[in-house]
Order: sequence, then structure tokens, then C-alpha cells
Amino acid sequence: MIERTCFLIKPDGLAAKVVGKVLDRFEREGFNLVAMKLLPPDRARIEAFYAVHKGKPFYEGLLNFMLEGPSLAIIWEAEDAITRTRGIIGATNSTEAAPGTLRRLYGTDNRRNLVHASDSRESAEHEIELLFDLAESRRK
Ligand code: FUP
Repeated sequence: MIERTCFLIKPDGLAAKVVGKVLDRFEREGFNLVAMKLLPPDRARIEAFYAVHKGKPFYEGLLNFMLEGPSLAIIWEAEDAITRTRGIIGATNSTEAAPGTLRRLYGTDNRRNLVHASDSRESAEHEIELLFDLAESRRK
């Protein structure tokens, strides 16, 4: 099934200048780029994006990290994009992510973990709606 996923390269990825390496990985896997834009740090948008984590012990630290700089937001499209993307990025904690995954290669820890990827079709739809205008997410 062809799916879309909402993907972010977080501020640590931009600071480390590994954007090209991350994009290359997805292009080599055959993913189609549907939309891409640089998002300046914005507290309201980040709070909305991570609303499900509000109140958790790591929430404030996560917000502050995401406010360190811009993120690159991407819509990827591919067969089974959601599961495949989660496999490419690895576990949430970069130190526990499998060897060769993006988080293990370029992430640091449980917070500075380089990238975000939607974990379900429902969250993909919701996240795309939050970050992109309808016109931007229309590829053709
Ligand atoms: P993931 O889906 O892998 O991005 O992970 P979660 O949705 O569980 O968490 C969202 C973000 O919260 C993670 F990417 C990083 C941050 N986080 C922490 O900072 N500490 C934690 O213990 C768990 C998550």
C-alpha cells in the first residue's frame, strides 16, 4: 500500500550538517519527495506537534531542544512508508537504535535523536495537516 509519512530532521541534524546524508538514504530506498520545507523554531507549532507528550517528564526538555534551531519538514511517499521509515531511523533512543539506522549513526541520545517519523497512518495524516498547507502536500 502506498503511504505518506511526516518526517522531520530535527535541529541537531541541521546543526551537524547531515541533511544530505539523510535525504540520500531515502532517495536510495526509492521514496518519493512530496513536500519539503525548513521550519523556523516556533513554540506554538512545536507544542501542537508534541501535544500527546504534554505533562510527561521529558516534555519541557523536548520543547527546548526543538527550539534550538530550524527543523526540516518532509512528506515522503512510498510503499509501506510508515513502517519502512521507522526501520530506517531506528529506536527512539539513539544509543539503543540498531547499527546502521539514522538515529544510531547521527543521533546522540533519547532526546537529541536526529529525526521524527510518524508512527501510524492516523498520526501521519494529523502531522501533515499540522505542518503543511493543502496546496503544499498536493504533489501532482
Ligand atoms: P519516536 O516516535 O521514536 O520519535 O518517540 P516518541 O513519540 O516516544 O517520543 C517523541 C520524542 O520525545 C522523541 F523523539 C524524543 C523525546 N523523548 C525524550 O526526550 N525522552 C524520552 O524518554 C522519550 C522521548
